[in-house]
Amino acid sequence: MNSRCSQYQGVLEAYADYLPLTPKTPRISLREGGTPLYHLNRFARAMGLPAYVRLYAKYEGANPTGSFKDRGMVVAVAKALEEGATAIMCASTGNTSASAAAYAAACGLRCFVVVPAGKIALGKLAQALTYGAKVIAVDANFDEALRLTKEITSSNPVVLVNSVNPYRLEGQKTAAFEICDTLGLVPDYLAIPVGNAGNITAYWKGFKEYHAKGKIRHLPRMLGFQAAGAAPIVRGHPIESPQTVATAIRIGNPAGWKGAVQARDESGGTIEAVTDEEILNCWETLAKTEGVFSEPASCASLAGVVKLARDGYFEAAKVKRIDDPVRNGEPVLTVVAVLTGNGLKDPGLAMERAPSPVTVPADRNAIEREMGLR
Ligand code: AN7
Repeated sequence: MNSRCSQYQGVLEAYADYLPLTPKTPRISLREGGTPLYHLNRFARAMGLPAYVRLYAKYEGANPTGSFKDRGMVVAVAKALEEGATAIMCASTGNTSASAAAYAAACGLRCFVVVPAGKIALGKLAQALTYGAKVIAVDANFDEALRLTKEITSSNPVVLVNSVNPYRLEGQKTAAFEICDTLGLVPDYLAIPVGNAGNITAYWKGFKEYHAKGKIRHLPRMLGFQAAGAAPIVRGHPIESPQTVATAIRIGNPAGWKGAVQARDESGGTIEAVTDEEILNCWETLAKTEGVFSEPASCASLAGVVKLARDGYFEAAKVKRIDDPVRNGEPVLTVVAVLTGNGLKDPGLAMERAPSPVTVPADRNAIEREMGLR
């Protein structure tokens, strides 16, 4: 962790003024944050979005462990170190465990993770194990794993680093800052997948803080999307056996439920469900039209935007504009979708859905035939 170099220094350095740091907080970093914002023009046209919707993606898969979790984990682990901790623990659908394991390894902490057996994407499990965490699989879903983990950490000298740890949200809110800083304006809409509902809560906190400091002139509307088989907030009650191909958001009783509802209601947004088919369609189209490989759960945000656009949701907003950019004299709506994780997290699903490569003899003619050249 070299401090005398010109490379980007990570979240603690970039947004120190907005984080609960003291002179005693170690300035750790894996260079998390500083992720790309892509203009998804080809995807938007392919999915038939109206021309007045300007769609961007905040690609959080570019973080050091391949998901947005690193932004919050760096703060949670820095504070744990400051408080003298020697071990951290989380329950996880995969990405939190990969991130916790990485920061623990980088800082010499022990790391314990509890995961639902058989429901973790291969890449995430490979990460947690290789970074050296103790991985404990239980025959239960995420919600039960989190309940057990809270119980254990409340009576042992092990720091809980799920997003119920408030430092996690402090770090994750920096993505909202980055979006405003990069665009030079606040988006009209922020679309985001909702699982345990920590991230939507963190983004809303971030936007509100930037607004309070006069950095942005208005607030975005928050659009949260759950998978149809794991949509407790949409249905209005916990889901006992949540099911979805998007294992990252296979969560039936989100810890951040209240925060998500608050973000939705204060911002005048909505939280809706998208089907696995809608998610996978966007996941494949995104890769094929933009060269962006994200994990399926991430694409709940895009699937939600596509669905709302088809329902005419953005039509009404078009007329309510005040100080926003125009194109050809027409108002433009800026929509940012958060792509929370990297496509390499779930190679199993990708290979299941992709055509198998063809095998031919090592012969020029045979290869040219496959290329359609003869
Ligand atoms: C790619 O890793 O809950 O609504 O244990 O991995 O803040 O929970 C992951 C969640 C979206 C949902 N996209 O975020 C975990 C875990 C991806 C994710 C979410 C997760 P929250």
